[in-house]
Amino acid sequence: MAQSSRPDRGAKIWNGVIANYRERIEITHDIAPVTLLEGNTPLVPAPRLAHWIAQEFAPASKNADFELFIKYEAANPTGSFKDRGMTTAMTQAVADGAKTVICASTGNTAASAAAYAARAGLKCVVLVPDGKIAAGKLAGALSYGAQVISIDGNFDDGLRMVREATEHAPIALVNSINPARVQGQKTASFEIIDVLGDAPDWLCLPVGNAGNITSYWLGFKEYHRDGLASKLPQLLGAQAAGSAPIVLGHIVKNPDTIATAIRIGNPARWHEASAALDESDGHICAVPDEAILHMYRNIAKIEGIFCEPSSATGLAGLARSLRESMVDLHGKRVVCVLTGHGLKDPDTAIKGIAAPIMIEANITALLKVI
Ligand code: AN7
Repeated sequence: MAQSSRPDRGAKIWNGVIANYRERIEITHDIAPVTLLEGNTPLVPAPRLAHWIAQEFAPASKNADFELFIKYEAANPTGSFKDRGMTTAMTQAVADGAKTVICASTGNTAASAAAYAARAGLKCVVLVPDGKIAAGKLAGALSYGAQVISIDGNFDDGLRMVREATEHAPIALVNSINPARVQGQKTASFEIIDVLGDAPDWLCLPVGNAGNITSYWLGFKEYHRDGLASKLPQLLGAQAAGSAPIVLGHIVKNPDTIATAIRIGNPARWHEASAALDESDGHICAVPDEAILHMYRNIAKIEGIFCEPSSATGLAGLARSLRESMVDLHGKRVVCVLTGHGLKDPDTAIKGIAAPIMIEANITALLKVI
């Protein structure tokens, strides 16, 4: 017989990161949040991938028996972690009376800003490097109705231009140099601790403009300060080898990598990222494109988790650090952030992989090939 009341299945109603962490988010709270109910992303255990990394990169090592979780930020509304910071930046922009927002972007920020601006009824202008933005990101930014401007330059040029634009016109800048962005993005650390009950030993992620590593570190420190975590994680950052200013210690004038999301030669939060790496006793390394692609393919094949190449850079960095004995992961709990969805970049996904085989439309032909 049907029950008259719904059984409690333990599910909590989720109203987005501002509603859930309101008291910890330093923005103006006197208007309703501009939200697409971002956040609350899966923290997926990945034992098969951890085992493969140990076998492939450190077969003889005793330091490779670690526990791995994937923070799957691709599950956000526009397919990347950027939505966490965009709900806060856009809410603050509306509270400040802005009518137009602007950003430079390698793609994901553009799509996210466009979506949240649409939600808020604001005009959105995005500057992207010509030809160096993945198809799914361009599709998003255009579909959400942003004015998309392709520049004959890279992300660093675009960021310089939008910074200058906001000095000449009443436009709100929603790049991660905007402090409201960090306030939203730090909630990913809260979610990890809320699920695991404590901070992990290592937090591993790709680094581009360095807003995310700055935000994670802030979030972990806040929970730790308030007694909600007994420890702080060590941070492991990874940059693409052709675009590795923090690793090299100097600006890269012409950054180049297949991981276009992190094709950034002069990170805006460079200083904060270095401080976070130091304070956490962390490590940052550079990973060549082939190693990024190798990890990208294997995450999908081994765990059924599809991320974009830039996102795989974090795990590729972890694997490399393990191989070079830069980290000891023996008995450690590692969380790796997969920052954006694999479907963002269908061209890279399809290139270099076996194409579907073509058969006649009958059972004999099918049985012959399977
Ligand atoms: C999938 O969208 O900078 O170190 O303009 O899209 O916080 O910059 C994207 C960055 C990692 C690096 N993974 O994060 C942009 C942009 C993905 C990204 C990063 C980005 P940050």
